Amino acid sequence: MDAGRPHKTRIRVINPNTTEAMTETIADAARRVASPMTEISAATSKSGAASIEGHYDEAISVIGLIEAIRDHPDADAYVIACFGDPGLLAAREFTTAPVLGIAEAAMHAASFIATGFSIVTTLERTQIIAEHLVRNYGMTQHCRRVRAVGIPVLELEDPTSTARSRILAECEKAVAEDSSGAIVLGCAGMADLTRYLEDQLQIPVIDGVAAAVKFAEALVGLGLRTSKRGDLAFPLPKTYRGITAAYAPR
Ligand code: 2AL
Repeated sequence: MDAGRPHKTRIRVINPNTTEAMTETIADAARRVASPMTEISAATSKSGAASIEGHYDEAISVIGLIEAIRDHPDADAYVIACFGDPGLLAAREFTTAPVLGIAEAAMHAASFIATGFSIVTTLERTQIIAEHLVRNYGMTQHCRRVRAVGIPVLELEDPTSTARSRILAECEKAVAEDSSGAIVLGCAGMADLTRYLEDQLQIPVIDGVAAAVKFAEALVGLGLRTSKRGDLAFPLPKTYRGITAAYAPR
């Protein structure tokens, strides 16, 4: 065992929405790829929206996300398991452990194995948010198109839904029309579809939960921590008022 790391690598995978069933899908995807020397702890946010499908849902979700990090400060790395990567930079300010967002992780993974990828996400509004992320992450050279299937996030948890075949149909369009070599799944609730879609499409399909867990293992293995120089330094101590008082940096 590595003398510098006498314990298993502890990765805390946080579902920033409040739907437990989705956390189970996420935890299964994380554990499927985690090394035997990694311990995955999966958390459901204690506050916020049942699903995150817009800027407002995202903004409100950040308090629950920070709480899930604050209450488990001894994780070696954190994964934000929502494709909007809500609160990613805030979380990186809050801790020295590496924090991975599934959208950023999935896009980087895709860029390693294909010169162009398509993102297939849930609703038109999350498509637009994913387009912002593509630009923010410097991925415009790699992302050929972001597509929406028109399925609300929570429908992915409904076993009677036809979501699976509609997502496959959109991925088939991406392969035919975008000249993409890989598909990035644009929602954590799609994490259980990777193998099915790969079998059907015969191209790589990337779930960001799995990608983020493997990148987190790599960063921890390299002994890398979030930089505290510049804008990711700890938040400055000051008074916060109202319902945010308990989150005031000390
Ligand atoms: C998501 C996701 O991954 N979880 C959630 O609640 N909303 N993202 C999305 N693009 O639909």
